[in-house]
Amino acid sequence: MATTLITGGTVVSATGRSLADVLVDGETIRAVLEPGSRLLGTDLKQSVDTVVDATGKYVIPGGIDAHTHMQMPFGGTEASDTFETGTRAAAWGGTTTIIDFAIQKYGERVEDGLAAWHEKAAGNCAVDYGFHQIIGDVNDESLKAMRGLLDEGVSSFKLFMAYPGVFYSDDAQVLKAMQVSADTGLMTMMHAENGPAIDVLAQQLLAQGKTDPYFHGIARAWQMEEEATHRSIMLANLTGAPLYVVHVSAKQAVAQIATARDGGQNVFGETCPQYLYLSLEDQLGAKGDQWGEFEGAKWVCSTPLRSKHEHHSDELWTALRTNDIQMVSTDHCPFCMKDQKELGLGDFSKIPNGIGSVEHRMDLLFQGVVDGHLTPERWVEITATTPARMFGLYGKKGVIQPGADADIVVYDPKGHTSIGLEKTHHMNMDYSAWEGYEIDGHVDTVMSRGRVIVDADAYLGTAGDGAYVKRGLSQYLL
Ligand code: DUC
Ligand code: ZN
Ligand code: ZN
Repeated sequence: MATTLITGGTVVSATGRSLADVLVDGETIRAVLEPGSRLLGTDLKQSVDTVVDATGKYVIPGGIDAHTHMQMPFGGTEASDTFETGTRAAAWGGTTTIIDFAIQKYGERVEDGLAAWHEKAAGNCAVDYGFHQIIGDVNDESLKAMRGLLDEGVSSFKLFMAYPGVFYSDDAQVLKAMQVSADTGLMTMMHAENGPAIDVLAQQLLAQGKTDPYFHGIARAWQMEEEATHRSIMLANLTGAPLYVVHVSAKQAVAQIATARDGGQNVFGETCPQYLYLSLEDQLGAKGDQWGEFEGAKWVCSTPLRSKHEHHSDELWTALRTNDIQMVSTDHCPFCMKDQKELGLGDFSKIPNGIGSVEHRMDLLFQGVVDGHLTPERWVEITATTPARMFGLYGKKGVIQPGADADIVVYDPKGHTSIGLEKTHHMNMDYSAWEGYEIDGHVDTVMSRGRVIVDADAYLGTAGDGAYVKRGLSQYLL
């Protein structure tokens, strides 16, 4: 098996940082050593197959993006990244594991939904991948099938309080699924927005001629998010289910989660880069490209971007620092403007919901370190270590320690990354939601299970390098 020594760098973990060399043997980390250490009398630099010089750089566990939707059928079309293109883009950005969502559609068996997602991903991925299970039809059969998920390495399922007629679960269904969650330890992941009320607001806005993308965010008002977050917390409280609220964007929803946690409840929150950096006002008005007023469709996602005048982003950065919110995923769900987003020309409710960010999460969050919102340790914690602990991957992933998979990123804190379609863009989209963002850092080298797949701005991997990872129960269960 090939051996690699990553030498001279600062190993950053969730709990500290130190100068150390990392010895990789085959697919795993063999040792974390004092810089320049000899092992059994040999100079490691001379005896390993490859030396990676990380002098002046951070050596961190590969990122884990616990919320992606590769080739997801949605909004009358399909998310534009395949497992191949999306995981390759992830690798470019220092993410070495994704957890995607297998879908049980209405009327379908859970087992068949999961099998279909295995078929899409197998042999195509650049990095390792796991699955959560979307339960789009809570009924006696699916409730029974959920009890078999853990054997398949799926330790979490997602319900939607939004999207009536698509993935929506009513309160009775949420209650029943949460009872299974409490019983089995499967993590309940919740899309917390009041879908039926949002749909009424959307139809009223459209009837008033308010059809532009901006009104997507008006219809999906923060009250819709706060209310559903509160309701899901109450149902979790009643049933004893562990609850993970996905893509939190409203500061009022953060407050609901914080209150529940302060009360001792096992509730967690995830936010995404778009809610930390972008605002509803970004969707207003033409920015000079061919799409005019419709350009705002680029940032239509749910939960929506929030008004900058209400300071949601500030609260989210604070919540990340204080652990009221525990981690950052992308909700990567890319659609091109041409033929996809444009399905909603003249009717914002028909714009496929989603933003593509899987490539940029590590960089965008590192900018949070540069800007003084986070320490380097917290950056590692919210992008790799907590995702691993939350979703049953820790030890194998999310940490640099002997025995762990050698998923390692050498990150240059003095490097630079210019984000944009013509610059760094490997996602299968015809625009970048992050056009023009400048990052004071750079992903130099990415190693996935011991193999260097990105180095010096070159991709060295192949489709099929990534394998399915079976996950265990969350470490945060009581
Ligand atoms: N939100 C999105 O923006 N896209 C996919 C599904 C979702 O809940
Ligand atoms: Zn969602
Ligand atoms: Zn999602």
